Order: sequence, then structure tokens, then C-alpha cells
Amino acid sequence: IFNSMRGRLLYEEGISKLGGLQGYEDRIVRSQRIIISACGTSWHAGLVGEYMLEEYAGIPVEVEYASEFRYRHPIIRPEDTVIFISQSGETADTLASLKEAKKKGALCLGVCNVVGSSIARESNAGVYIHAGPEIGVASTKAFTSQLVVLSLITLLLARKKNLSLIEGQNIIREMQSLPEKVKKILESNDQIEKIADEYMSCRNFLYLGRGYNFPVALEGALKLKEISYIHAEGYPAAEMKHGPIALIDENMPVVFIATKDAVYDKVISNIEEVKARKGRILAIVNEDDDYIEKLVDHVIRVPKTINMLQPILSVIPLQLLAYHVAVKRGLNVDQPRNLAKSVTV
Ligand code: F1P
Repeated sequence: IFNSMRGRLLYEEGISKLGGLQGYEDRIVRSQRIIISACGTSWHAGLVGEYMLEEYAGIPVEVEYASEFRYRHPIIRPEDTVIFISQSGETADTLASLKEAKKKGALCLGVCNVVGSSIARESNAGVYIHAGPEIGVASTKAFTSQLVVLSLITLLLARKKNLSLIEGQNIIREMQSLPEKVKKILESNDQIEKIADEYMSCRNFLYLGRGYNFPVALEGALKLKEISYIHAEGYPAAEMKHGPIALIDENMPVVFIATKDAVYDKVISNIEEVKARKGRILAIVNEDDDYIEKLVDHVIRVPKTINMLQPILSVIPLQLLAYHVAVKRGLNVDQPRNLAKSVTV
């Protein structure tokens, strides 16, 4: 009994971090669909959100680039909930798409970092991610914090639908173990720096992942582009066959996010396809993975967690890789050329 009480408290403590949604939970659960609108890194977080909300909360989700959503005359109904994700809370396209959805009567929720920002103020309700100030232009800790908040929103809704208390508690426990696991990844910093030496002169990269790791591939590629000015493409690993495979040769590094999840075996076949074409492969794998190491040029290990939370861990080595490559190329990682902290026009 004690354990179950503690578990319940643990669960409620996790969900209580979402105070900004109080009073709106039932309305969100009744939504016919959830739309997520965002730009850049925040859009990638939204994609992970889509995967977890559909898997656990059973509500159909669409993820929209705010810059398209605001202009394309989308169908938005009063029964929809639209979540706007923005680190700065000031991104012009995201703010404009929020105003559009509000006009059409949808419930508008903000997931922002900057307290009191425009998107936070315009939303009907929302959650601050409280990641602290992002010093550099490129979003890093905001991404992982957005994923944590989206996981909590997923849990809140899933619990109101059909997730068992035990399963909910297990997910919260896993979330609580994340800080220790992140620390372990940071211990690989020196190893990642050495790997960066080998790849810093490459001109093109391909990042591939499936399932929850597909948005991580997109985000890894974006970080490299933003701060290292190296061309990088993120793709769902299986889509490789529909075009990008033509690019693969010994000069084309391919970064696989290949943690042990439901699609692990499929990712291994994709790795084999790249290997057969002499691609150079760097793989992000779980600590206990001794198989992929034999197939690829380099591995970086991350601790295992449940599939929906794995992106929070898998993205960190990719952020570090982009950072080290940029520093080695003599670039200013905090102020990349042409980029603005908040894109307000
Ligand atoms: C969106 C974003 C960031 C990116 C850069 C430009 O910002 O695309 O993801 O790293 O800073 O803006 P936001 O809406 O999340 O503030």
C-alpha cells in the first residue's frame, strides 16, 4: 500500500508541473485532434510530441510548420487544440499562426521558455519549460526541455484516457532517472571531440533515424548546419532508398541514431545498406549494444530509456558533435552567421 501511495504521489508530482493547464485538461482530452505549430528546433520537438501523443493519448496529431500554417488557410475547428512551441515565445510565424487559430475558436496552448513572451501571453493556457536562458542562438537545452514538457502533457492526457497508474508511474520514474543518464552522456565529451576531428572537413552529412529517433535525425542535422555551416540532411532512415542513397560513398558520413527500440532491426538493415555502398558511419547506440559497433566506423553510447524518452538522450551527442566540429572550424558557436535568436519578421 505504501508503495502504491508513493507511486501515486510521484505521479501526481510529475503532472503537477503542468499547473498552467489546470482547468483545461478535460477540454484537451475531448479534442478531435491536436495540431502542433512551431519553427526550427521547436518543430522537431513537436514531431516527437506527435509520436508520443498518438501512441499514449490516442488523439490524432498533426505537426505544422508555423510559416506554412499561417498562410495556407488550414481547417481549424473549435474542437481542436493547437499547441504552439517556441523557445523565445516571439517567433513571428508561430505567433501569427496562434492568432489565426485563436480567431477560429481552437484552444491555443503555448509551450514557451521565455516567461511573459508574446506567445505565452496570447495563448489560452500553457506551460513554461523553464530551461533557463539559451545563451547561444541555436536551441539546445530548450529542445530537451520541450520534450520533457511534451512527455508530461502526454502522460496527463493518457492518464485521463486509459493509461494505467502503474504504467504512468513507470514513465515518471524513467523521467526522474534522466538527469543521471544525461551526466553519463556528458562523460563522452572527450570521445565526441576526437570523433569531431575525423569528420570536421566533410562537406555533406546524412542523419538517419526511424520512429522516435527520426526527429532526432532532423535535429542533429539542423544543429550541424546552424553552427558548423556544413550541409546536412536529416531523413527517416527508410526514406533513404527513395533518393538520398544515390549520394552515399566513402566521402559521405552517415550518422545513424540506432538505439534499441521497436524499429532497431529495421535500422540495422539500413546501416547494412549504407555499409554496402562504402558510406562512413557514425552510430548513436545504447550502452549494451555490441552488434552495431562491428558494422560501423564509430559509435557513441547513450543509456537506454523507454522509447518515448530516448530522443532526450540521443540528441545530446549530436549537439556535442555539432559544437566540436564548429569550434574546430574556428566558428563562433554562440553567434552563428545569418541567424537570429528570435525570428520576429
Ligand atoms: C525557432 C528557431 C530555433 C533556431 C533559431 C531560430 O525559435 O528556428 O529553433 O535554433 O534560434 O529560431 P523558437 O520559436 O523556438 O524561439
